[in-house]
Amino acid sequence: MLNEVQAAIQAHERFAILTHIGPEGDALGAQLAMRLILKELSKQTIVISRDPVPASLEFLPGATDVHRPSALHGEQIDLWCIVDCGNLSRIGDDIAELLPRNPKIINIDHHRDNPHFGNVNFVKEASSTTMLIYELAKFLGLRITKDLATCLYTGIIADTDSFRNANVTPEVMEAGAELLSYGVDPRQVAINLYERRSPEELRLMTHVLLNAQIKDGVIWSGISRQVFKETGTNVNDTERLVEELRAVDGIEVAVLFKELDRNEVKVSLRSKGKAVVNGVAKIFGGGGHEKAAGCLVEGPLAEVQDRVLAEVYRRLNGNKAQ
Ligand SMILES: [Mn+2]
Repeated sequence: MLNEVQAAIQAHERFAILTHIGPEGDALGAQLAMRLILKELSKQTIVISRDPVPASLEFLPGATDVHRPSALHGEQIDLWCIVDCGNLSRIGDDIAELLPRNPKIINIDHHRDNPHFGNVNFVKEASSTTMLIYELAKFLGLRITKDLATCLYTGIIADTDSFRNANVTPEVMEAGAELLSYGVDPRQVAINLYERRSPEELRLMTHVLLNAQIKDGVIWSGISRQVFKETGTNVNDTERLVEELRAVDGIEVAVLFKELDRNEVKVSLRSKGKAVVNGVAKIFGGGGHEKAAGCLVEGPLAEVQDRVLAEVYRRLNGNKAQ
């Protein structure tokens, strides 16, 4: 796999680096790490994201060099490097429309159900895509600079939830330790990822926690459009809220419902126990990992809550009635 990636990189000059819509630490960390690796190899790069860089990730080296899809107009791209996308559609329609008819793609990703949509695929189960890029950097024999280490470390922290998820292995801890030795400031990363809550987000969080309901190992809460309006927040301010729900003792599954539009609800699912939640997400057209998944469901908030929770309970308890 890695020699194919190396050969593809060597054979091309102009790279676009893409990731999924709504990028978080692993996605942007992976993109910006690839940017540094390709630059080190004297390649030309353009980093593209459908969505803007979240404020919490603006500290990443190269974050100001992330462009919107329109920047691709008139660019001659030889190779499309797509990172952290479990599926090609995850790059978003606006970017997909800009791809040439037969794009040459390197697909670097850690999602188990990735369908290998690239011409070259460096796809394997790992705690984060940045772990794969760390492996790639080593394979290529590159010097790991502080900037590269910061991008990689941030991705690892984001996708392991600070070394707390089930995906933490000795290799992950060893990578984290090594990356710190290149001068990464772990406190800077932690503050940016976890300690930049706005007063508005705090009010939203209060609402979510106050209105949480718990029954038979499942905790859930919902945010209506009205609440977004009252608190002056939007769906981008809901990151990590479902993890707060999951933090309650005795919980197997946590679900957060976010009403985006009159008939559109974004659902985030997290598992703490043995439950696997991406199966539930898949039924409603979404996906994700076993312990963290999501989907976008059509219908009014209350109805979506009922339908999704029924499926969660069905899987949790066999056919035991809700
Ligand atoms: Mn990831």
